[in-house]
Amino acid sequence: MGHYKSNLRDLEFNLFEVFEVQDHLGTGPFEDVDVDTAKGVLSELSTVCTGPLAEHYATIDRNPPVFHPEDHTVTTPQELKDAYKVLWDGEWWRLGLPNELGGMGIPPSVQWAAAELMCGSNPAIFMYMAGPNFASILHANGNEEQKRWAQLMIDRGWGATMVLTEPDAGSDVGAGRTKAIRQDDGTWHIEGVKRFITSAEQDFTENIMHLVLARPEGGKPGTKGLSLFLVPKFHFDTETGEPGERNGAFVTNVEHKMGLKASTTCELTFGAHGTPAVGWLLGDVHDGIAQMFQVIEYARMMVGTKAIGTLSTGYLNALEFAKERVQGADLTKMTDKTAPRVTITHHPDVRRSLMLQKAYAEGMRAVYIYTATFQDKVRLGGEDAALAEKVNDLLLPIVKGVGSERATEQLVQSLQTLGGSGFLQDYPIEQYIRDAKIDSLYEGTTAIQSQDFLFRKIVRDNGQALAHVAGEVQAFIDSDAGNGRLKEERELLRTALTDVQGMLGTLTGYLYGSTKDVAELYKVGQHTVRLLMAVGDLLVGWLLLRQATVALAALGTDGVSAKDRAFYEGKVGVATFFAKSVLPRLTSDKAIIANADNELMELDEASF
Ligand code: ST9
Ligand code: FAD
Repeated sequence: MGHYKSNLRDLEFNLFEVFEVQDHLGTGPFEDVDVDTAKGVLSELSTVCTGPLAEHYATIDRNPPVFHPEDHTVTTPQELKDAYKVLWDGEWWRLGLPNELGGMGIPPSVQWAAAELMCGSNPAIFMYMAGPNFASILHANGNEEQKRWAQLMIDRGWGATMVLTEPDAGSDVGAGRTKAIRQDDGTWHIEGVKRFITSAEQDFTENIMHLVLARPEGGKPGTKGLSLFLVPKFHFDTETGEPGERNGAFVTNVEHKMGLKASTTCELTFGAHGTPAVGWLLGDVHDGIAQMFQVIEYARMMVGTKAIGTLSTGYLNALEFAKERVQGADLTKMTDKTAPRVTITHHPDVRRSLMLQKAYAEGMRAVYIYTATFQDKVRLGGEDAALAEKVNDLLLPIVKGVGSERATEQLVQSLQTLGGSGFLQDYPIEQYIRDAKIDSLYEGTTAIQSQDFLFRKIVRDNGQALAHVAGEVQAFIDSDAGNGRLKEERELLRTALTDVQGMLGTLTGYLYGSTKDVAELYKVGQHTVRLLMAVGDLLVGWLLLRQATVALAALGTDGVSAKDRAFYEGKVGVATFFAKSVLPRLTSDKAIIANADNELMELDEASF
């Protein structure tokens, strides 16, 4: 058995028992898919992900790709190529494609469940598979010729990258200095150095299409002056896709990293090695940042799902260990030195920690699938689509920001469950921690997610999307969900909702106060991450309770198998635990925000 433990039962529970995505299978863009097809995809993929895809997860971490500066190439180990072949030859990349590009008509909710399996099993390999997905961005935004290139990228299995970051432009993408110089033939020459570019070099696809943000000469400052250029590694025959001359985009370094070592993170230099780096303006329009955000939105969802998938396998590994590890006596027999030794699952503190890991793994899974159901609605079109798009936008920073932060925090607890053994490379958890830490950093750090959440997704939206989600939470609180069993928990949820609304009220108060005293903005800036995490907890608490009501209803029916009974009782147990032991903390977060001052900002840097 490989390291990866999938949770197919919980994925199916979310999709088909809680969110009931079967209601829109067989319709519109999903007309060729029914429940059996969707379940079949997930179960086949789960076998691939627990088997051959997971097999070399540790090997490619210990023997990462090697960079050859003399010719700007990278050699990847055979095990990495083998794992990539598992996904590529299985055509799993088709899951993410629109129908017109050869997609399978699978709704995003099921696609993201599939992505969790691949990212949990071998995240670096999944990330090398960006080619077809990024081709769909070319297809959606490109001119007629570029649309054909998109199809060539897919047919010929090219890699692809998203190229934003520079040494002095990380969070602040608009500070980028890479420039684009227009040529008489309508192409552009790109000049500059980008860094930290994922998959910018490898040795197993015939070409790589770089999607590059650069500033046309004389362009405006900031992000609005950036345009998006298509810069292939090799020039190619535009009819057949056959690669030709080398283009002037060369990898000049590959980073040595804490984790996710099998994924190449490259410095990419344009136009400095005697060959011009020729680029084509995407769609013949200068709208680079908006176009790139179509890629970023996908990638932020992917990063959150990856983090949550890793947390889930971390928790399941910890649980398996805890059920077998015998250590100490039951606490009630602590004075009896001859008392029988028990497995560590008998110790209250181990149970507390395991239950918190379960709560965040399963609760955040519910959050990303809930988010994806709005992507389903966008794809289905109709009058709900505009609101669904806004709600999806609102929830993305929660999936990405909260998913990655909770995964980092709780994976450390998964390791703790194993005691000293967790620190060893005999178990996968130390690698999970190293591989998942990046998720709170790239695709916009947590601070950036939290500002996006408050300023863009709530304030600029006039709270419309938020009101929709809060309305759903409120309706659940006011219902008789759980047939009397969850009354106390619904009251705790009511308090949590009131607390979050209080935090928002206070923060928007500071924000409006900043029109008179600009320093009030600092109070907001100190607490946007606190707000993001609090809303994450509110959603986890709500969705776990929604799951518990479904579980209670199922438990009330005849013929529930012993395995299902344990599953459903676990759903009730984890929802109750989270409501009682995590949600009450939001009251103190509200108080902290209400008491905000700017002493922190006034303290001299020398005193830090
Ligand atoms: C990176 C890559 O880190 C990490 C690895 C990725 C690997 C990908 C691999 C994928 C694998 C795929 C496999 C597929 C397999 C398929 C199988 C599937 C089952 N939403 O606020 P303003 C836009 S990459 C939308 O003034 P500033 C908007 O156009 C590096 N759009 O910003 C806006 O104009 P307007 C990632 C947004 O102050 C304009 O920007 N780096 C949003 O100028 C200006 O907005 C980062 O993420 C949004 N949320 O700039 C950078 N926000 O307002 C992080 C902005 O008119 N930094 N726009 O609409 C930020 O995000 C900054 O906040 C900033 C600030 C750059 C936006
Ligand atoms: P900085 O922006 O310098 O941030 C440093 C710290 O300051 C952070 O804690 C941040 O939260 C905080 N901070 C900065 N600005 C603010 C602010 N305004 N308000 C509050 N806090 C702030 N980039 C690509 O373009 N393509 C890729 O494929 C890609 N892949 C990557 C892969 C890896 C392994 C890594 C490490 C990075 C990758 N990146 C990629 C770059 C990544 O997106 C950036 O590292 C990230 O956006 C943060 O930028 P930075 O590292 O420059 O940190």
